[in-house]
Amino acid sequence: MPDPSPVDMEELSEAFRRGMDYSRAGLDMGFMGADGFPYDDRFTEERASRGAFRQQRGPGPGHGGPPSRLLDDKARSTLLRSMPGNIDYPYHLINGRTNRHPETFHARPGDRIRIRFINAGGDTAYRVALGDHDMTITHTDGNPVEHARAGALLIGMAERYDVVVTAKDGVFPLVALAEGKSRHALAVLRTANGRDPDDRYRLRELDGHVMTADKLRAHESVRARSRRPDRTLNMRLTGNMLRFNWAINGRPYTPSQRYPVEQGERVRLEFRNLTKMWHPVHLHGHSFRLPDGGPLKDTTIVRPDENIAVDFDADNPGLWMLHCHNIYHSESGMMTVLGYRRN
Ligand SMILES: [Cu+2]
Repeated sequence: MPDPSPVDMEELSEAFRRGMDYSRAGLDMGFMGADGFPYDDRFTEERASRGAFRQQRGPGPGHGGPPSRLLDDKARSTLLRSMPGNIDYPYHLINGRTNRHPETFHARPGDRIRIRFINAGGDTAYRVALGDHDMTITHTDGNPVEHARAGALLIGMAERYDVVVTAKDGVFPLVALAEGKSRHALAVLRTANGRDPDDRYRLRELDGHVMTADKLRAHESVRARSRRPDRTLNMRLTGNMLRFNWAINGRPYTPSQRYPVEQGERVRLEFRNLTKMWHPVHLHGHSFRLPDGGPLKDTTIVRPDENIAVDFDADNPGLWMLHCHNIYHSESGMMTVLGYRRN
């Protein structure tokens, strides 16, 4: 596998950077983890769409074809209680950069720094930590939460987290471990001179308690008055890995599908994961509330056999996608549309 030249990486990271909020003066750090460009991407995606993951593993190295980029069947994530994904990407990127050319953020010891994590990957959850620092979680998916401290944080595809850290004196790795995939992405926080952190160094924070959204609570400023839902939509997540026939309520996506909603209603979405795979489910146009005073979010991780009921207020008429944010799952059919008109 040839290493991409630094010049290519520069171009790539410039493209990533343009889309992100990064202001050195305010020490706001946009920070984006993404799984990166398997060079046989089309090969893999075709298989994902056709649902041929298990029957036809790609030829391995030495057999005249490209190496298989499919993740080993035995890969597991205890946090996600399932296979972590399907693709073994050769690179994981932070702000478009590989571990060999990591983005370096400069600050002074004692600076309070906001880090905005965005999981822009297609098939990878990330477990993120800043070496030797605790993070204070302040927002998820753009909505405030009661501040909570954590050494590490699990981020599914499409989820966003804002955290605040107080920088210590030194050079610190900012690591996004590709959950269950034995690879990671790296950036560097630097407040002193010294060598860059060793790329192979395993942060102890990553192996301690890992914060997940279900442990957070909505900040009081966005807590809703409790109200019975006017309508409940059952969203059974269906499909299996062998057939790669991911769907909602057993029906693969078609553009004409509508789950009806009326403006002004409080709508409950009851997600029931009947599959052996985890799914980061994402709703456009709204934020929903996780149960029991949980945070206001637009993406929630649903593990196998898990049932999660989330409520949202139908206050934004239009046609809105509801889909799994594993791009291979949504492409194979795990998407649908909620639609309503202005009253
Ligand atoms: Cu999915």
